[in-house]
Amino acid sequence: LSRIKSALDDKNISIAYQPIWHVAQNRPIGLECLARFNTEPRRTPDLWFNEAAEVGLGVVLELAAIELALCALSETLPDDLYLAVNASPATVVSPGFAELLASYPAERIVLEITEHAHVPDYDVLLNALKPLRARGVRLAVDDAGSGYSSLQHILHLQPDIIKLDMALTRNIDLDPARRALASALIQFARDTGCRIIAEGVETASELKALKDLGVEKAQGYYLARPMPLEGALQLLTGMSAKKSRVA
Ligand code: G
Ligand code: MN
Repeated sequence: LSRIKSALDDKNISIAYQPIWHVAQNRPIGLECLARFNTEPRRTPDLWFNEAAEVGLGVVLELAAIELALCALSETLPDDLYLAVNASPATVVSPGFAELLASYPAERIVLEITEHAHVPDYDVLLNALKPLRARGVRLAVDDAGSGYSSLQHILHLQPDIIKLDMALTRNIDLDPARRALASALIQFARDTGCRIIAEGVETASELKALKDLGVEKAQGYYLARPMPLEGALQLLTGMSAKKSRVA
């Protein structure tokens, strides 16, 4: 409890922004917001969020991270760029969540529902999502292909976007079984009218294998690492300068 409280109180949270790339157009279309904890013990963010949930502060910590992330919308980000924030089902159904999102442009927010949590009652989650989606917030199911609940999420929530887990991306160029599974999810997305984003792309040949399967959007170290907001802004202004020189 004291560790989580001090992370919250001492403003030890920062946000890294990782570009989500349109592969054919070779440009970022959005940024995924990833929380980073700049304090002891040094560990990955999932461990911080798990521990916060254990002491009853999971929702509070997630809301704090989302609020910090969305500040970027008031920076000079291009208007057509969206921000993707991660939220657990418990956070989505909390009263503070809709309140927090209310002050931001809905069409620039993608909500990534994480895979890990079991959802006891999808109706409660659907009810919380309905007004947000009606305003234009898009919904993504994160980590698809990594576990049981992502498939349940996809069936119940009918997301706008399915994010292929990096466990599927890793070595997809070398593994026919991974290609077959990704291909099934890509076909599912076509049949149900949603979009695919491949996560965790680390090599050119992984990207090529995904492109050959029909994936148009991707994210990963090969394309761009998570970076501070200033870095993302520089990348974006650099790209638009290049584009206007070509034009
Ligand atoms: O569960 P979710 O997909 O939101 O988690 C994304 C995590 O994966 C972040 O912590 C991010 O830093 C990390 N990440 C992003 N791109 C890559 C990648 O290409 N390879 C690996 N190993 N990790 C990545
Ligand atoms: Mn995510």
